[in-house]
Amino acid sequence: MDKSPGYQSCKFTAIDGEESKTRPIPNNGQRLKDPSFEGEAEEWNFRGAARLSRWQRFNGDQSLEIGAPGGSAKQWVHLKEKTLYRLRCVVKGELDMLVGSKNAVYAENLKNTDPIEGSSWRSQEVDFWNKDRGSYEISLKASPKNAGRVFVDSCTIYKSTEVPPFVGSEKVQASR
Ligand SMILES: [Ca+2]
Repeated sequence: MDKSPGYQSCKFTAIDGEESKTRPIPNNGQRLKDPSFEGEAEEWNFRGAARLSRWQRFNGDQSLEIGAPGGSAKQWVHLKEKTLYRLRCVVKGELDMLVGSKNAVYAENLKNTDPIEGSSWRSQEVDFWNKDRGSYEISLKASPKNAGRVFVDSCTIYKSTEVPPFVGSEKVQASR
């Protein structure tokens, strides 16, 4: 290994791998700040029974814990016009993920998940076509119908053309 000054090894790695649990998620091309809920500069806005937790984690040292009912974590992101995006989180429990503005929901995934091989966590994603350039609110919620609490980690938003192969299902395709 080259140890000369200025050398930096590549940190990019599959975030679903066992070896990667202490590695940061690469931020290149990814829209959400603090995607791994490591408490970086308080990027998420918590309401109700939502907090950072060290008890459960998929990636890094912490995850988001939402105690039902009614807790949420929200963040505004800037999205480009006429672009297909994927919002994806890794979850334990029942989560509602929504993309919207103050008054409207443009895309959502209510509790639909897929298994992650070799893990007790599950993958939750929503692919959506964004029509207009602007700021959109990403909401992660435990709805009143949910029983118990939900843990969330590794939340990312990638353009369809930049989704790494380990982030969710194979094909990026908006359902509507
Ligand atoms: Ca984390």
